Amino acid sequence: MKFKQIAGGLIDRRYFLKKSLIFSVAASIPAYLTAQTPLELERTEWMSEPGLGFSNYGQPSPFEKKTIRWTMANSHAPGNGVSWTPLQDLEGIITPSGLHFERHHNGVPQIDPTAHRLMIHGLVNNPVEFSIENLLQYPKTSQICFIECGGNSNAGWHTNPIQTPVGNFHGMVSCSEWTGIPLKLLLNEAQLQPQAQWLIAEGGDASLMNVSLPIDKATSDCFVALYQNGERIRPENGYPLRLIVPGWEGVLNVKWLQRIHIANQPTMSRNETAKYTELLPSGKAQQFSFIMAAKSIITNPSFGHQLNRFGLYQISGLAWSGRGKITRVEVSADQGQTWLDAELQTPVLPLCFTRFRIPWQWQGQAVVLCSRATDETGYIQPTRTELVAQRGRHGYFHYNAIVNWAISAQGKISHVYD
Ligand SMILES: Nc1nc2c(c(=O)[nH]1)N[C@H]1C(S)=C(S)[C@@H](COP(=O)(O)O)O[C@H]1N2
Ligand SMILES: [Mo]
Repeated sequence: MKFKQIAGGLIDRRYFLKKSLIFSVAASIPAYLTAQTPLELERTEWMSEPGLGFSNYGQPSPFEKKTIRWTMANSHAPGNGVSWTPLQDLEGIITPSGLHFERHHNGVPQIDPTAHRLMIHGLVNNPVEFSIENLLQYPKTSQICFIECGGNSNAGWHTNPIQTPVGNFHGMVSCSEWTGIPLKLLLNEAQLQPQAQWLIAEGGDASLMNVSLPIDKATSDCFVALYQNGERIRPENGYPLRLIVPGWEGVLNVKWLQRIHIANQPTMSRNETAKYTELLPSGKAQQFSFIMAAKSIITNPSFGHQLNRFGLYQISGLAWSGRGKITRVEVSADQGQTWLDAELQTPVLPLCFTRFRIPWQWQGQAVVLCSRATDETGYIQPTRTELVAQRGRHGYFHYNAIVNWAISAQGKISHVYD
């Protein structure tokens, strides 16, 4: 079988399945990297005495200390800021709970679940209040979905391309399995009145953050999550319960949820007026831009990695769309002149991270790697030039342009614009 290979060294995605890849990778490793490989196993320290005992809660290996969230908080209000998921160090589609990004407006409340209540009131016939114990009795559902802050990747609007690891640029997105109660079930308990159009959700943190959500979305696929990746939600991500609004802006996923007020109009809170609105070239601002459009990024190799050998590599990255499933991710090694389809890791789920991979042969050529996602609505991720033409330069949120990594002949990686 002859495998397609295109400009810049990209190879047909089936290559790894068919070729004796061990040989092809090993053969390309410079002698200085293989010379010390022991042919006979030595009895190391950890094989010479019994290992550690059991632990009540597992932790990552002490050798993986560099895989941490990168935090950035306001020095005058240390509870207001962000911590970013180190996407450049992760594989697969699930973000470990301890590495899920954080965005707090006033710190992480230490909520005693026995004292916490969820209230539903306003345009309802039967105002209700639930304790966590009540809620745990309701039927549950699970969904693996991403949460992305509307402000993620906003450095893409900068005049010059930011030179920072993927996680510090695009890491305000993470993907977990969330389990909880369909919001519709709880709204049914409260009996919505016919004028009910909007739902105003409020968190029980010290910012009492609130946002408005159209009732149609609230009663379709939203749910109140109590579990994250199988265990109760981490305090940083909303313990004891949060709203999950699949595919829509992060801000709608209200954490530490304590109140749902049913109304006939939005509340015009700070996070839907001063923030999370887009200033357009016309000078008008677009409001309620809820859906997170399709995006993809190559996470490996990416800024901060150093290519230290010639030969075969596997490019790996993430794609997602707030409109449904990812149907295609193409990769280019010549900054978008020619493209080849990447392999999509199955299952490909809607409103969820999709991992893509493609083989690539590097012989020291200077190239520009980039990826382009298409979702099931046919929407194709734009180039930066296209995005700027559409939206101007005064926006801050919803940056989803193609990201280019320039690889130098020395194997150094930098971020470049198209
Ligand atoms: N109560 C409350 N909910 C909140 C926030 C907050 O500060 N307080 N931040 C919002 C924003 S802007 C985002 S992007 C997401 C982030 O969720 P995470 O911290 O679990 O990643 O939570 C949203 N929900
Ligand atoms: Mo956000």
